[in-house]
Amino acid sequence: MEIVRVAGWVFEKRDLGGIIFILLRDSTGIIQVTWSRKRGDKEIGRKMKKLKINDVIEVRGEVKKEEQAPNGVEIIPHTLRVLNEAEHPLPLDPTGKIDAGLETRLNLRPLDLINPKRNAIFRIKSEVLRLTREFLRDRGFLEVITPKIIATATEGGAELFPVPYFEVTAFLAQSPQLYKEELTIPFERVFEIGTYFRAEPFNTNRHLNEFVSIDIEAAFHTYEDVMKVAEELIVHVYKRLNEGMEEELKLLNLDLRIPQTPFPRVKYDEIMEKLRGIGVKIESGEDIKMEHLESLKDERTEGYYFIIDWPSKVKTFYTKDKEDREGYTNSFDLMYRELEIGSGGERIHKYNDLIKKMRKMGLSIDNFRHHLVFYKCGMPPHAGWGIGLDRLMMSILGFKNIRETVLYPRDRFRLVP
Ligand code: AMO
Repeated sequence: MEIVRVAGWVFEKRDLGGIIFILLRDSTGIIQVTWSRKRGDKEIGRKMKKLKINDVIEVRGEVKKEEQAPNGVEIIPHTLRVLNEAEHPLPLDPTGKIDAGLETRLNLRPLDLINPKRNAIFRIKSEVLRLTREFLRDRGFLEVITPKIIATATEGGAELFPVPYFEVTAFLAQSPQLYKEELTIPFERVFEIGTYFRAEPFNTNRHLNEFVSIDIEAAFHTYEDVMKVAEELIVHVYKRLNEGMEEELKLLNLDLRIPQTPFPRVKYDEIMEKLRGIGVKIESGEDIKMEHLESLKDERTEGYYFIIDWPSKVKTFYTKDKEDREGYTNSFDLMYRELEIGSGGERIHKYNDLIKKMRKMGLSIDNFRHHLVFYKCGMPPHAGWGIGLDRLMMSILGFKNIRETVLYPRDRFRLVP
């Protein structure tokens, strides 16, 4: 006879009078606890009768084979202790049998995450993080952590959150851009997985005010080289999820098809031409909007693909211009259907070129002097990208709303919990 001790939460209770079944949940799964009047201790029976969903209990007992139980075994309790009681009814049904709207679910997130399907999303996300680290380290990238309280904008001034910082005003970082570029001097290849903040006031299904980005930067890489790193990373993640996360994927009814490489590279100009061809009024030099891409019928844009060679006007100051085409850059957006999940490119690495570009864009050279000094101290040619982790999860799991892939999303109207 094997005696075990398990502690966990009441997931379900079935009281048939002479026999009581409890499904006990812990982080590894669910096990049935069975008490019967015939053989069971009366006191345990009384306790079991009173149990409610999510009461925290500890059971000691013997394990028996039982074909009808969820995983083929059940525990016959010898002792049962109630470690904490839960209120009844709970504000959210953790089994998911009674449906609740997204707002309610997010307000009660830990209860929502008991639901096996929702739980699976974050197990997969954790695995995506592990696989990303594994892949990038194997490629010679060093993991770094850069400051999140900063003094200047990197991705355009309008989206910064100010924070009082003693005598001055500082800002929350929008990206690790300048640091990761500088760190190519000592390390050549770096990556960071960090949380960033953007004060974008609009409330959409793909924007949050706090999001996680996977960033890389690599010396002596072209934009084509770093696009390869991105597509190989995505293929690695898909392959390994299929091998290690079958159960979670099954819960979410997902059959992951490994994307084919190379991902299509579609030129910005070509997309513009196509859009004009279907009657979209859009000027060269404008950003391409999601709505535009939705109406584009092109088999190359049905999965992951890159939109390459963007005009300088819509890209940030550090992006390198094409040598053979004025006004255009060696840059890309990584797309999944109409959703942008990443962007990157080659960077300017020569001091004079960078100053010229910054002046042209009306940026203050003085604000960036701590950064600019390195362009005179051996800045190598380099390239990199940032991929939004939460958006990457949307593409893998097929969610239309970014909030489904973030534990506690922060948006225009959501600051708690
Ligand atoms: P970019 O501004 O395009 O590039 O951001 C990179 C990726 O980060 C994600 N992202 C967001 N996700 C959710 N909510 C937001 N508000 C949000 N903003 C951005 C997107 C986006 O594609 N420094 C460059 C990257 C580089 O060139 O290396 C940058 O920040 O998935």
